Amino acid sequence: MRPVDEYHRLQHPYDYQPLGALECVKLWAASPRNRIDMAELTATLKAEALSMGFESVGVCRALPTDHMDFYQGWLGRGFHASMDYLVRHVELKSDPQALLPGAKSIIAVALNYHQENPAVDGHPHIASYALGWDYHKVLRGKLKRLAAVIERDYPGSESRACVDSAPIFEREYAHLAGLGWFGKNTCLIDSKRGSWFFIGLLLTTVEFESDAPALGGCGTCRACIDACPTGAIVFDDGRWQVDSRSCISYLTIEHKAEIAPELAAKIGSWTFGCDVCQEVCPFNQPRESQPLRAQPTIEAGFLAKRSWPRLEQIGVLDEDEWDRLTQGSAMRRTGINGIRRNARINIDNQRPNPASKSLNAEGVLSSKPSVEPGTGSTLG
Ligand code: B12
Ligand code: SF4
Ligand code: SF4
Repeated sequence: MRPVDEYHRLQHPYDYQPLGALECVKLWAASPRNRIDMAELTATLKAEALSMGFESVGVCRALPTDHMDFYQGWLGRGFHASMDYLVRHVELKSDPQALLPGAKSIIAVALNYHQENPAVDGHPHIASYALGWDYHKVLRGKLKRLAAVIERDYPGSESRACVDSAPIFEREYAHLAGLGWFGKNTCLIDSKRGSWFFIGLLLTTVEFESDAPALGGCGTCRACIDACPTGAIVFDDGRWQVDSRSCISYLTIEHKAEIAPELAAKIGSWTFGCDVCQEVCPFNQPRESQPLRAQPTIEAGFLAKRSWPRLEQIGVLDEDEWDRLTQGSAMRRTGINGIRRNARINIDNQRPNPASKSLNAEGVLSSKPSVEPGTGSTLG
């Protein structure tokens, strides 16, 4: 008699029947000994991930998303603005199996990027996440090392690292894996640590023990909604969501055309990205009882800040200088014309007298037009 049949016979002495292959596998997976093995193996994997510098790590099953309808609604309202890639990959986004056939588990990791980042007059104000080395590279490097560990311990297994650019709902799976819950600003918040963290996912064909989804909520707080300079956090379809069309992060990074004057005026000092809805969040404030909140990152790559010239000089940056300044930086995404446009807006917004504001700022910044000849109204 096979051990699994023997186990089953002992559990069910009165109705014992030999089992089919599928039942055998199910029973094996459910057996107490196997659960302990899986728990041990998962704990070992998590320890490995933490030793690579991730602040937290969790596991969930590689199941299809439950929120496709919500996502379609978000797209339907045009909240993705000009980010067409979010529409193009909609099919792939519904099921992680499209990214890695046979995927069983998703390992979600968080990497802290927080550092002090006050606005300084006359200088570019860059969102904290983009101050140092490109997070895609930093996270992907670590996830690849974690994948190598799994592939060494489980020969023949496959894995796929996803950081931002793969068509998968990173926040959703990170939430399921216990890393945090959705704040009204839509960022994933870890009650102990706050929200200053990147998310990385590693899909794997190995099954690890899943964690419970993270629990938490904003309660009656609405600090981010009130503080958002452009009112981009809106309530629709029963949830708070971000309308990218007015989000400063979108406008300064992804938007390629000129920015409407009424929105440009609200961009304030932000030259690349925006941190306001996280800066005001109570979960990101240091507190004696929560020592992990708002801790500065220890990731050397993120602390390696670049030294940017003053806004006036950014307005006249040449290609070589732009290339040098943005080597290995996530800021490349906005393009040279985008950064010149943003710097011009920042300078306009610094002028005390609104009457003297000129959206073109000709003569203040550069003789170069903000819309390059031959590119129509498109920047980037
Ligand atoms: C497009 C995008 C943007 C857009 C749109 C933002 C948005 N809120 O959707 C713009 C350019 C505006 C943006 C800005 C920023 N982004 Co961004 N962005 C993305 C990207 C590439 C896709 C997000 C997306 O699909 N949005 C559409 C919405 C509808 O999807 P969603 O929020 O994930 O929600 C889905 C599910 O999670 C679920 N869901 C939504 N709400 C709820 C609520 C509950 C209760 C449940 C159960 C489920 C659920 O339903 C949705 C459909 O399935 C992700 C990376 C990725 N591949 O996921 C990074 C990502 C979300 N961005 C990130 C960051 C850091 C930022 C900025 C802070 C950068 C900055 N400083 O400028 C800002 C924050 C602005 C903000 N308040 O969101 C991080 C967020 C980390 C975190 N802790 O949450 C991500 C995960 C990148 C990463 N790898 O770390 N971003
Ligand atoms: S990133 Fe800035 S503009 Fe976008 S939702 Fe947050 S506070 Fe508003
Ligand atoms: S600021 Fe308040 S409402 Fe906004 S995400 Fe944080 S706790 Fe939630």
